Amino acid sequence: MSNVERNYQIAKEIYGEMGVDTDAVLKKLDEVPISVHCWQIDDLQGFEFPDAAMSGGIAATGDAPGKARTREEFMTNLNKALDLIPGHTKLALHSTYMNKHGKNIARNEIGPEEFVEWVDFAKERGIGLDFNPTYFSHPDYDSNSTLTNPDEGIRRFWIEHGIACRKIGDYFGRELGEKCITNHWIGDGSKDIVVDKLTPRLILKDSLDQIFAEKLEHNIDSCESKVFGLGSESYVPGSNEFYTEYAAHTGKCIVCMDAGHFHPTETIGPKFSSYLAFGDEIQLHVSRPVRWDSDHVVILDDPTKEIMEEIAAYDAYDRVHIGTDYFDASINRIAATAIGARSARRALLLAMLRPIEELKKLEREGNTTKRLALLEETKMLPAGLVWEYYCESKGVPGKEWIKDLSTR
Ligand code: RNT
Ligand code: ZN
Repeated sequence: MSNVERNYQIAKEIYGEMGVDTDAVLKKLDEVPISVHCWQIDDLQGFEFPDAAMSGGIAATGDAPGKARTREEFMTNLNKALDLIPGHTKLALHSTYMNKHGKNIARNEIGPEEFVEWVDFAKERGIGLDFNPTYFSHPDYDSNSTLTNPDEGIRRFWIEHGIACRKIGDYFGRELGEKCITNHWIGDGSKDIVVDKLTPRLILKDSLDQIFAEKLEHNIDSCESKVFGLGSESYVPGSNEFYTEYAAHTGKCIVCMDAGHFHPTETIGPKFSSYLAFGDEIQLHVSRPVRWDSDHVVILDDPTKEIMEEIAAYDAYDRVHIGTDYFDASINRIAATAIGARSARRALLLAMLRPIEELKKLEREGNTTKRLALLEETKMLPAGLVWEYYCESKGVPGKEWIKDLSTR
C-alpha cells in the first residue's frame, strides 16, 4: 500500500464517522465536468490574428516568458496543462482559435470546417468542448459596440458571428455526444454617463432574438453579464438583470455568471438557488476578482468554496455548469491553467466532503448552534489526503507536480 493510499484510508475513516462516504464522493467528483478555458495558454491571442492587440475591455498583463507563439506550441502547452488536471474536463474555446487553413475567412463566415482539428483533439483526449463567439479583439471594429451597435451593417456582422458560432457549438455537441455551451459575452458599454440606457438594451434584445432564432439540439447558449468593465465603467447594457430577464422571458438561453463580474463585495454562489427555484440552468465562469480585475487565477478562496458548496447543497451538478475564466501573463501559463482548474476541482471536493445531509437536518430542526459547530469542525478534516489519493488514482500528479516549476 502506498503512503497515499494509507493516508486515504485514515481520511476515509474520519469522514465515515461524519457520515460522509469518500469513495462515493470521489466517484461523483470525477464525473462532474469542469470546462477549462484554453485562453490562459496564450493570453487570449488565438490564431485568427496572430499579431493583433487585444481590445474590448480585455487585457492580460504581465511579461512572463513562454507565451505560445504558434499553433504547435499552443497545443504542446495545452496538453501539458490538461495532463495536470484530473476529472472530466471540457475545453472552452474562443472563435479566434479557428484554423483558417490558409483561406481568408471572416469571423461571420466561420463554420465547423475551421474547427475540425479541435473535434479530433477532443475525441483523442476524451474531453468535451464549449465555445465562445469573440465579440471583441477585432482589428476593424470597436469592441464597445457590437450587438448594441446602432449601425445596422456593423451589428449584422456580429449577429452573423453569433449565429455561426452557435452552429459550431452544435457541431461540437453532436460530434462529441456531450452538449456544448456557447457563451456570449460582449464588451459593449460606456466609459461615461449614458442618458438613454434603454435603447442599447432594446437593440441587444433584438440582436439576441436574431442570433437565437434557430433551435439547435446539441447546443446550449449562455449570456454572460458584467456590471462594469475596462472602458465600460459607467454603463453595461448586458447586465445580470438584463440577461436574467431575457432568459426568463424567451427561454432561449441560460445566464452565465462570472465571479468577477459583480460588485466587488458581491459573490455569486448565493444567487444560484434563485435560478434553480425556477428550474433554470446556469453557466459559471469561476474566476478571481482582485480590485478592478475580474480575471486572476482561481485559488481555493472563500468565494470559490461557496460556489461549489451551493452546487453540492442541491446536488445541482447537471444544472450549474462549471467553467473557468482567468488570464494572467505574469506567471507560467501552463502552470496558471493547471493551478486554477485544480483549485476549482479541489473546491468542489471540499464542498462534496461536507456532511450535507446532517447539516440540512440540523437546519430543519432549528439547531443552529450545532449547525455552526459542525460547519466549523468539518473545516480541518483531512481533505488534502483525499485529494492526493484522487490524483494518484487518476494518474495525475498530486502536489509533487510543483517540483518541475524551476523558473517563472
Ligand atoms: C470578460 C468575460 C469573458 C472573457 C472571455 C475571454 O470580462 O469574462 O468571459 O473573459 O470570453
Ligand atoms: Zn468570463
